[in-house]
Amino acid sequence: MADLKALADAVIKGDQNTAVEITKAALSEGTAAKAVLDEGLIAGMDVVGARFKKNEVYIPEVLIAARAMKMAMEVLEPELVKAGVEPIGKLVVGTVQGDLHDIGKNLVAMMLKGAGFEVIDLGVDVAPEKFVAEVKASGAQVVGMSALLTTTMPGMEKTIKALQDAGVTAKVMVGGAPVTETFAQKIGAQGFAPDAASAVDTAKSLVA
Ligand code: B1M
Repeated sequence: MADLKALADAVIKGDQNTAVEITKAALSEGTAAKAVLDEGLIAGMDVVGARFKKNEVYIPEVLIAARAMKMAMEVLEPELVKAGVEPIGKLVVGTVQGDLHDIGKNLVAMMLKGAGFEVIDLGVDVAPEKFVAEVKASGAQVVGMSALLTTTMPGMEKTIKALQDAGVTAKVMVGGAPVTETFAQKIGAQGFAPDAASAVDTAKSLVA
């Protein structure tokens, strides 16, 4: 019987070869794809997220863990589709217009995927109209915006206004180094997260 605890450990250590091997072994033994995802991959990323929050691990460890998870997900994804396993929610994420910083946004997207969300990543320099169009097309429940420059933070408010004007009811969460909870409330965002691990908690609360 494949050891899903060992799979979680492989993700935590960022050991992509072991993560892929155990995933393949589990599937060939007939372990349900959902169990491999929940008890192996997501369980591992949950630990990484909690350690990141407590400053017990740093960005490189998170990126390495996320890469191991991504490699294993490539094996697992077709089986999840076959089994009809639904993501726990759908988000559109992007860095706001005029802003090219994407390291933090990418980390947030990886942690969200690691937690079982479907993430549509629009990249950087995303205009309000693009957020609106993609949310409408995808039916995402949450829009996640990142900004690293004080000069691009107003792009978040503009995007919220554009979403409202277009009648889009998706919830909005924001983050990025200069963004605060007070700012998030002021512009009408429903969620704020100071880091990638907290972004998962915020996204879960917004789709609950
Ligand atoms: Co720029 N840059 N940069 N930069 N850059 C900063 C942000 C700056 C603070 C540096 C400084 O002056 N000390 C400063 C901003 C000042 C300000 O506005 N207050 C600055 C500036 C001024 C600029 C330029 C204007 C410089 C110039 O050209 N004169 C220029 C702007 C370009 C543009 O965007 N139009 C510029 C360019 C660049 C590079 C291209 C060289 C590069 C970006 C490369 C890339 O991202 N692909 C870059 C970098 C790397 C930085 C610093 C050094 C690092 C940013 C980073 O990646 N941090 C940064 C200084 C610093 O922070 N030490 C700086 C690591 C990352 C993991 O953290 O993004 O905060 P962060 O993400 C965190 C959280 O904030 C949160 O979770 C993440 C993980 O925990 N989070 C979210 C992020 N998004 C979230 C979304 C959420 C929830 C949480 O929900 C959706």
